[in-house]
Amino acid sequence: MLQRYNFFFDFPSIFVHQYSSFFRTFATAMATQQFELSLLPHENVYFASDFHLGAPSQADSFAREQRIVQWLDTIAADAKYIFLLGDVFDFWFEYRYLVPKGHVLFLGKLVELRLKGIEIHYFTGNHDAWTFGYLEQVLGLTVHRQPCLFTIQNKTLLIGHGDGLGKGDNGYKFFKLIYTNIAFQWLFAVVSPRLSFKIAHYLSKNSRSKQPQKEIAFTHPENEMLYLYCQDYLQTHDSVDFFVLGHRHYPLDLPLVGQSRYINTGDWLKYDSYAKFSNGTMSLIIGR
Ligand SMILES: [Mn+2]
Repeated sequence: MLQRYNFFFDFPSIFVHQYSSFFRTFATAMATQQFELSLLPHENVYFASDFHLGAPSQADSFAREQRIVQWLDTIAADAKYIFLLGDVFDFWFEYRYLVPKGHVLFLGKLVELRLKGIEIHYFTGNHDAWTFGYLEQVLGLTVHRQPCLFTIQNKTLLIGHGDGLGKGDNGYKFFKLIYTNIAFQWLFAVVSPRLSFKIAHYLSKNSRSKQPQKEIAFTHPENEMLYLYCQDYLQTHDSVDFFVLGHRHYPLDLPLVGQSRYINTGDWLKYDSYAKFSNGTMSLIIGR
């Protein structure tokens, strides 16, 4: 779905979008979007998240960007689909005629992969939800704003970033209501980037240092919010073979009931981790 937002003259359509995304988030009774992807035996699917490009410094980010691009080069040989599961950018905001500076090595590589015929699915995270058409129209990505169900080689995968899923974390859920709100986005768009980007970078830095959940090492599955979410989901929905989520910044591959598994793709700040789906099986690879 291609949709281009004009903050000044297209208010009703962005409102409709926001209105529906509000209900997609909070009306759990509404059906999750479903997709069926064809995959030949020699082709693979790759998943990664939480690159946080742009943070914490230009130099750090550029070194990470180079590692990511190298990784994309290696998987390009046998990848049919690449899933980027959110927080790819530490902060992203599109204007009608402008996008944030930088990340050109990475953005160029995505275009190159698209030209090779690799399909790229981009899930927005809590740091990069403010994209309004550039990723689809210029880079050719498929953008998802909510977790979606995919069927690949007879396996069911529930894929998403993972923010705001499960019980609790009400402070964050309230914050998400605000930053996904049209009025707030419009306000942000009309403020000079000199100010708004300064505020955003400050908030982003703050959220990283203030979310101890992301710093806490894994202790037990029952302490993992997203693991509990997967468990709850399986009690009330049809079975899912693989839950593939990001957001946790810690690579995980945990068994659930039956054959189901919860895979967390970790991050590229510390782990350079990713998941690979090949011939119906899922593996988690930790790069360092
Ligand atoms: Mn993140």
